Amino acid sequence: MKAQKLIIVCLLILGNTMMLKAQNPFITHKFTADPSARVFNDRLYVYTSHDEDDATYFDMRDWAVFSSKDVKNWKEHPIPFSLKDIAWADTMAWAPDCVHRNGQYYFYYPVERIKIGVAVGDRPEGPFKDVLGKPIIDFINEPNVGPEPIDPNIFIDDDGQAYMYFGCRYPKVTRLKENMIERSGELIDIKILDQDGQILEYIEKKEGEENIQANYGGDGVYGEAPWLFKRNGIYYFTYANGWSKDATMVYATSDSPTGPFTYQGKVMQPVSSSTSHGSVVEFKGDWYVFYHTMDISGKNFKRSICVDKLFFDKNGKIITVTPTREGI
Ligand code: FUB
Repeated sequence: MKAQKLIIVCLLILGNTMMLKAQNPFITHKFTADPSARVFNDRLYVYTSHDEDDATYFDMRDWAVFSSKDVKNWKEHPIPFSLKDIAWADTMAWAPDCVHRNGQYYFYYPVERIKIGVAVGDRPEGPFKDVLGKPIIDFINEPNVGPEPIDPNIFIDDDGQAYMYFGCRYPKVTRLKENMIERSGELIDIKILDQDGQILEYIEKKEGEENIQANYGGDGVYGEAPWLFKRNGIYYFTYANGWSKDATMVYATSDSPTGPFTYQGKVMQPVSSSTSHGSVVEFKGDWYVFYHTMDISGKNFKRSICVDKLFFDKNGKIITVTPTREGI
């Protein structure tokens, strides 16, 4: 009996120790993708899309949120928002983001590959409620938003102006009003330049042609997954640069949140999933990059979120991260 108790105690201690040691992917009981990491009230929150266990396409139905105070131990919160909560959309609950303002939490989400909505909650973990009852971005009514307005990312500058970045292949940004649920001003095309000042942009394939760019990756051409952060007065724009096995998360910088941005290089080395959708965040004095891989499933529609530390050199350049299995 005593020996049994000892074994149980040893197993519990071992279990706890293993929980403390975060490994990549760090969420493994369900498939999660497109992590947007945010710090609220001294706690790190990660908002993700949720790949279904039986997925054969990016046909996701709800979102997920996890939080941690040490980037090692993670708590899963109840489902914060789902397609069932939206009257005007039925499919494709894709990459979300969440920000805090005016005592409320604003949850931005793309649906149906052509629309973006915003929902509001009192707490960082939700639940969120669709307050507009319609999209804030809708390709059907406004083709100028680009053919695939997905992946919303919100940045609030030091002067209080909020921006929403979004888009697949065509990066766009719009200002948001103080209420965070309405747009203001013009829609702006984000320009990314190479080091010689030449525009790097996606070129659509012509009839019967292979799209070399879409399959290339590895350079500064924008693919999807915009993420804007500011460090020491520099605006860093990170994004996924394509869909090939060499494609990864890269970045460009600017002295303005609306660009033009100058391409700087890789945030991280390529990972197993087709595009590298991720986010960068500072938490308790350290910087982290969140991303997803398909290492567990071997399937692109069943991804899992990962985190590694991120470092800058003395000139503010990102030191390219080599993804680890050890995690934090
Ligand atoms: O998760 C669905 C889509 O896959 C996202 O919107 C893209 O960024 C890619 O990660």
